[in-house]
Amino acid sequence: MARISEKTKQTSREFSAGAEDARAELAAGLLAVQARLSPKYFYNGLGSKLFEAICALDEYYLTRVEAGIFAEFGAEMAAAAGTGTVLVDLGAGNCAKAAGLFGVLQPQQYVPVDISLGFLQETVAALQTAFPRIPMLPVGMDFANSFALPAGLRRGKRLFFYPGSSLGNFTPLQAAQFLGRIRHAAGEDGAILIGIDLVKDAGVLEAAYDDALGVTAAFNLNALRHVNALLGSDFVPRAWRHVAIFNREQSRIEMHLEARMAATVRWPGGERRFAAGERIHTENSYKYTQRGFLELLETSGFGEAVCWTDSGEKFLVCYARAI
Ligand code: AVJ
Repeated sequence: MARISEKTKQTSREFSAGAEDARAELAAGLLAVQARLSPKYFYNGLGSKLFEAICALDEYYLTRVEAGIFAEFGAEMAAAAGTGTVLVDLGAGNCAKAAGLFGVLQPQQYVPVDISLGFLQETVAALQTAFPRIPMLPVGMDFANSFALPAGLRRGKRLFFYPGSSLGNFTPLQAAQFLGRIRHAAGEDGAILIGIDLVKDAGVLEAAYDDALGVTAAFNLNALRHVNALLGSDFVPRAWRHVAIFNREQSRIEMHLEARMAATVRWPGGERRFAAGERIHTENSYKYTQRGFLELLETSGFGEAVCWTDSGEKFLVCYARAI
């Protein structure tokens, strides 16, 4: 009993310290001249479900096209990467993308990494039954901030798997730094298998981030509900409008929330007045050319890249090794 209550106390202390950091970060973003909100606040319970729904939308081609590339070229990817690697899956979520490649990659160990360890452990329990011969080591880690792989990783070539164009949430400079950290963790014989969305027609991009059913709008607006819960603010989602625009100069989709009318948002210890039409910047999703992406990989210490794309050249998957 004593042990349990002490552990509970410790957990809640950690939780409240983390919550205090989150509140400070949220308030700073809301008070900035150009108000902003980190895209990580999209992913509460409902937000994660809305993201899954986005992946099933006609307009959101990324998930579907990437899956097609894995299905078509998985064997070539395995030929490039080799079998028997230690497969480190960054942002594994439900582990479905990596699991689809187990047959060709035949990893000697599977190491899924995600912020939410609880969810990951449940997924891995089910996955372990389907693949009893692959040892699995789930890791709960916010790898965007810190990158410490656990002891228990097997020796052997490390293959870092980072699909879904998740890298696109970083600025190109942050992306290079992040890839550099992966390169460091990969070691001399390590490699990366990474998926990234390609630059294309603005209409196609904007439709992918502003779908007809309004799912992406709900996903964006839901961040306000999440912020209300974390910060104690009084955002009224109905008073805001979803905006998605392709900024070609910066080569990124920007998502914003735009105030439909003048509004004052209050929270314990602060408030912000928004004029009608004023925006909160909620996400950047950078798009690359194949050339630009290869340069980024090289800058970060990955070379001899082999890349695969779909017939419409919408999406790119690259394998590159540490150099
Ligand atoms: C999860 C960051 C890859 O940028 O396409 C989807 C998130 N935002 N629709 C993306 C997202 C709006 C997604 N990533």
